Amino acid sequence: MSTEIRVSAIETIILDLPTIRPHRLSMVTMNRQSMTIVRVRCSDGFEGLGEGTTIGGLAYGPESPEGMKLTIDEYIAPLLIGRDATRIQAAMDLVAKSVKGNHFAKCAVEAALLDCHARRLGLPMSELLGGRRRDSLPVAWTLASGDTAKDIDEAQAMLDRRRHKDFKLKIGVKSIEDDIRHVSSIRKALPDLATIRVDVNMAWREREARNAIQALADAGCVLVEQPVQGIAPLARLRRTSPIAIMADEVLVGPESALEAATARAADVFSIKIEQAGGLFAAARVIAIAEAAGVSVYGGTMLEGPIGTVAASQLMAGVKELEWGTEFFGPLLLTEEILEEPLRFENFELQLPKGPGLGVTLAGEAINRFRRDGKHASTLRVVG
Ligand code: MUC
Ligand code: MG
Repeated sequence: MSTEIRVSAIETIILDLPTIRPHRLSMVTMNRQSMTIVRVRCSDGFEGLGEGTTIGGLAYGPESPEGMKLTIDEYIAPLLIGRDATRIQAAMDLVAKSVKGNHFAKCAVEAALLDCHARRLGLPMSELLGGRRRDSLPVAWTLASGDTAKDIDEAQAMLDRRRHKDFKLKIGVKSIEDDIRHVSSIRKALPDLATIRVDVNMAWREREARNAIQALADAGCVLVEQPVQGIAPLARLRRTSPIAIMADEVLVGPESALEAATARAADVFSIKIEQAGGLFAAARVIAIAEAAGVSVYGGTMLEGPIGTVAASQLMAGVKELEWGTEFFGPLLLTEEILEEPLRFENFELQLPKGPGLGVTLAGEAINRFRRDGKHASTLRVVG
């Protein structure tokens, strides 16, 4: 590839979109989702998009939408403008030298560079990440309305539409007894086709978690995600757990994945491209999981369509995807921001086949939801 092709501009905008209902996690209840959209423009006219999104401001992860924008505008963009746009790993090495941490912001920029380069090459982004093994991904849905009856209705509607059959229940806000009742009622109300998993988001202490996990198993739950904080407690729980343990929050890149795999802390790793520090870092987390005999699951930070498709381009190449993904983030939003909506059908997300991410932002929707109120007619991608 010619070294004449340079990064010429990097723009960021924050979009605020309402959610279809309050989404209740153990640390925060979300009523809207904010995403930092990155657009990279290159000297050959090609452009690419990335997304930095977290949950509930700073309630879940260490970066906020505003912080990501500042990091990219003030620190990352100046490093990359004028650099070779075709050498993405080298570009991100340069960023890593001067910018510590900031995994979410780095992921958004790396995804935009990959989208741009893949468009230039006329290939789906997955082809720069090892190639596809599949064109669609199973997608679980999260039940998190905070109300058992509402959750049952919601799950039943998803099953009727054949949109989702695997359900992740967010627990950890109420008492363990209430949570177990909630899980048990939902399990009993749904047909066998449905699977029930839970995510505690680290809300339990180890001692209470041990009994709770047994009760979850008795209630028909098949997997518990990050019941407690830390790799060592997770590993101790896993040793006696009758159901699968999934690691999420403890996985913040390849080094932590190696530590978790060595400690045998989990049966399943939730792969989140942002938490890992980007698509290449997430690919290394996947490699560590595979080498250790740990299953791989496509996790989400409830990204909108850009981040969701970026993660999908990576997960399309994973060999075994026994637990599927939870790439439903765009469905939690009331508004469509793509020109052509993503297709969720037959319990799966159909991956776009076009070059790069294979999706285009709808200019009108962007104008409506951008926080700064500016006109965004230029946020369109060629190629
Ligand atoms: C998490 O902890 O996994 C994923 C689905 C959802 O509802 O919340 C996220 C975060
Ligand atoms: Mg989780």
